[in-house]
Amino acid sequence: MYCSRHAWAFSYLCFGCLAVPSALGSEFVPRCCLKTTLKLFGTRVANHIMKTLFSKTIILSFFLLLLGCSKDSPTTPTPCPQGYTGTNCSTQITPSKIFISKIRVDDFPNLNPSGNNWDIGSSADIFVRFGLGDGTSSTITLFTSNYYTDAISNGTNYYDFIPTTPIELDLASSECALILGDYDSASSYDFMGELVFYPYNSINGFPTTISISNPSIPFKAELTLSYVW
Ligand SMILES: [Ca+2]
Repeated sequence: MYCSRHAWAFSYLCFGCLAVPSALGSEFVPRCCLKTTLKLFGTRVANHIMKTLFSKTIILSFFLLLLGCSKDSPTTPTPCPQGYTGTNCSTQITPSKIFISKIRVDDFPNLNPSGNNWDIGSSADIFVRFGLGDGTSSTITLFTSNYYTDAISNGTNYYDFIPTTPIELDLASSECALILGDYDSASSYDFMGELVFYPYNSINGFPTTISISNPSIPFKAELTLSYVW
């Protein structure tokens, strides 16, 4: 109603605005029209606009409320991190393979059980042998390292033995044995110590290194592991 009554005035004023020299800038025209129109229609028009906006806002809010209350869309369950399963992804999946890429010897006896040097006049030429089994004669050797000449354990140093290709364990639950020896010749060595252990633990979170030791020997080693599922 207000629009039809004052439509001519609106058109006239806007036409006048359009006639303003363009030196005032391209934005002048719409601003001029808006200001002039508001002044002309005054509070009655403003009230009409406010009422219209208010009613549209109510309708829009109603539809938004309906959308918000609509049935939840099905959610896609978040996949567990690799190696885990269960409701809270807290159950470890037993790996199909474990690879051992490094054996680090941290501690070993500098003297033989008789209290003498492992070699006459020199310390041990240490090497490791890793096997699948409990250390008895049925143990299957998977890796025998080269040796370090005249090695000495001082409590802080270590010796790394790195297989050319990582040692592969096809059964994660396997029992394994690690032997430390003093190399003497291709056919003989002195047994220095042995650790029998399980490289896999179903609750330890797939560590990339595990430490195994027997302080009574003493013999301590650290294995670097990786897992395949
Ligand atoms: Ca030796």
